Amino acid sequence: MFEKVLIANRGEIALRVHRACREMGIKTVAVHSTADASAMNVRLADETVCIGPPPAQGSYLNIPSILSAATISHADAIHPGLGFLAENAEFATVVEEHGFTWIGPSPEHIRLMGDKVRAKETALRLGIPTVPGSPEAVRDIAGAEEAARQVGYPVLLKAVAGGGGRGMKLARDLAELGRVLPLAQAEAKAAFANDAVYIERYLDRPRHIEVQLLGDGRGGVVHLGERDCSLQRSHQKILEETPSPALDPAARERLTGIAVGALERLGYKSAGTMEFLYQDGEFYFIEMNTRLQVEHPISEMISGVDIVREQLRIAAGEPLGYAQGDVPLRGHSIECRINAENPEDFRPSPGRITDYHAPGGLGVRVDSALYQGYEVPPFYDSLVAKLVVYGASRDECLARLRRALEEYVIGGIETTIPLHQRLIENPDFRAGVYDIHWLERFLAGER
Ligand code: MV4
Repeated sequence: MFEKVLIANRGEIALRVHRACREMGIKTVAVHSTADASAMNVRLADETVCIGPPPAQGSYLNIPSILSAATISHADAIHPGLGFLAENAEFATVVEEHGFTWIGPSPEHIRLMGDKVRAKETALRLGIPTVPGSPEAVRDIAGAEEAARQVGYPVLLKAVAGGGGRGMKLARDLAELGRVLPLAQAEAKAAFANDAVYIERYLDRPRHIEVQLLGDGRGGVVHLGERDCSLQRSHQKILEETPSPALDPAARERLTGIAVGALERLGYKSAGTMEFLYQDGEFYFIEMNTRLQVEHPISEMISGVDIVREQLRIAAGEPLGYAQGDVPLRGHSIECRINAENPEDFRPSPGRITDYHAPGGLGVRVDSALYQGYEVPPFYDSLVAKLVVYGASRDECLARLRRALEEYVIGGIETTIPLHQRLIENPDFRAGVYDIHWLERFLAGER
């Protein structure tokens, strides 16, 4: 096992990785920007290296700085956390070229899944159902029209280098396709430096359901069930739960079977997530994330598996050492993302934490780097805490979540806690009846 791991991230996820390392007897190196010098993960780390100024471009995305920090601290391995460089195949490559172990999937798998057309092509080859669409990028309007005619309107234009919904455009008919194709290409070029777009049949009211997977690259693959991530706004997830209230055991078996079979055939090594849209009883693969995800804790709660620990063990060359039957999934878990934002208009709310009291008790987990006196910097993602609750049933989980939200005190900044309190009282939410558009309608209806 590694002696020392450099954590190339910040905030709650850097703390999450630090915790797994310490429990395994591994020393940690925190790298941080000048804005994060007094962050909780930096205070707890065995060693710290300042890697640059507040804007991430100069620090958390600064590859030479991070590699220099790993060299001077004699780290054995680098964990990228999530966001920033976690899905940068070039970074994974240079980490290994410099003699450090990359705690993540192979650069080839990162690259493959980063290209959404190649990812879909691979999914088809592995027998995973995908949304009907153009088999490759469309070059021009003639190609787009031909593809759209074949899949049927309405269609969605997506960036080949995209993901997370940026640069998507809906076209209901031929005329609209002509108008939005150049817009989609221009947006793709601006956002991803690649103007290639592809076409898919538009699903109008799907749920977003993803499968958490672990592979050891030597034949061992398990899933930790699915997560329903349909409650989102502007492609930002707000609340996730597992199991999905929309799936019966047969549908779950089908979904996880598809995902595990595909991962085995890929020879995938590390933690990963396959994302699906689910509508009218059918699953459609959309993307695969080759990294740890924000919402990973709910899968840990129902499985008892420490996903970050497994990433570290797998990167160190250890086999999984257990099979699917050794990982029973029990109970229900929900994560509320607590952002430093106004709970009505979602404007960022950085600033000093004047009061802090986290909830506790049976079945309550808080992943957060907040503390009283901490100053939430304005430069980064507004996620400041994840409230993760477990219950034997969904009803028990909801009752515990209501109680935990009631206890949580974060003073000095605005947070999305009041939004979660309103959301969990809604009858549709309580019944588990929601799709990817539901939350935006709920918010519009509140105004
Ligand atoms: C879709 C879709 C409907 N039809 N593809 C958005 C993010 C990206 N991962 C894929 N996305 C979508 N792809 C087809 N063919 C609707 C979405 C979508 C969405 C998906 C998951 C979670 C939230 C979403 C919000 C809006 C649109």
